[in-house]
Amino acid sequence: MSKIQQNLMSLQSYVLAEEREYPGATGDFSWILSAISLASKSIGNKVRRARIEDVLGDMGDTNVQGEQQQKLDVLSNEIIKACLGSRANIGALVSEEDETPTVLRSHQDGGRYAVLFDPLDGSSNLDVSVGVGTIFSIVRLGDGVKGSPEDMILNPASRQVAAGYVLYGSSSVFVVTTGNGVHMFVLDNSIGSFVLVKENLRIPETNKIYSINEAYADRFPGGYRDYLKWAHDNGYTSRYIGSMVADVHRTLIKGGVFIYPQTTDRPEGKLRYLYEAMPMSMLIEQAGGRSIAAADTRLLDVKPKSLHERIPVVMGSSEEVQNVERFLSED
Ligand code: AHM
Ligand code: MG
Repeated sequence: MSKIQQNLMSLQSYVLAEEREYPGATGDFSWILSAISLASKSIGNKVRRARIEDVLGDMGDTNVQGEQQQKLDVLSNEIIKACLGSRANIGALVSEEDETPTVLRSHQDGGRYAVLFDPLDGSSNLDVSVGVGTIFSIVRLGDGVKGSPEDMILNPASRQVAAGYVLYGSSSVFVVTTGNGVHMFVLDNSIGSFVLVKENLRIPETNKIYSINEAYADRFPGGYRDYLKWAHDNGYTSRYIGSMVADVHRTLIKGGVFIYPQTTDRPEGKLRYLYEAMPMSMLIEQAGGRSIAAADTRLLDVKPKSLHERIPVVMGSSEEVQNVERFLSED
């Protein structure tokens, strides 16, 4: 707890303190994370007031994924873009809700990072007041990489340097990593700040909980079905909210495994690589867990070819992921 000088540490001061430990740090992260924190307070407020302000329901439109856009998806997207748009070190924004990236400035003009995000994940659960969230990833734009924004973001030279999510649940929780462990902050509404509640969060090594939409089991590859059969025989319990941020948050805190496999009707899986699977994988690994896309395939080693690419996901406690992996490799 070396960085906690006082009992109360805000997200912003925490990131500043972390950056101080790196000589020559430019303050890039505090600059970007403060924008995300501001956006998430505004989105959280909209989520809580959604029924009162009558912003529930769909827009009557579909997004680039072919999914129904909720009014709050669109609002949240606008809020994040408005907050991030003015930060001078951001080159591009990639959102689940937008087909093409929003290019803010070139690398030469100081656009050092791309921020990739799902503004409001799990939004189809909004009308039943289930926890929903914002997921984000910060990618360093490669020096000297030429070409379209897509090339820059997808180029192997690009690196994910930070990732996090904000869960709008019974409390608003901000979980973030800048590659140096996972830290958890909770919004203290009385002062309007995210305050540190847990530094260096570690995921339990093991716990007999699986989180999967089991109703699709007949459409899963055999290895997943075999795993589920084995789990039934070995005293496992199941927890599934259908909101990735809430399901992964629970997995991070309690342990177990979160799985979204490919199905016969969705051979690529459902979850998006860049702004769902990739940031969550970084968080899980930074907390000591494991995240794979297939047996022997670390998810973060997969190179996406397009911005909105989907990928199967198995992430959580190392031992629990290995249990699934065993069945996948035998399949
Ligand atoms: P969304 O980005 O359109 O909200 O969809 C992603 C959500 C995830 O939060 C969740 O893990 C998954 O869809 C649930 O899918 P399903 O209803 O097929 O179980
Ligand atoms: Mg989503």
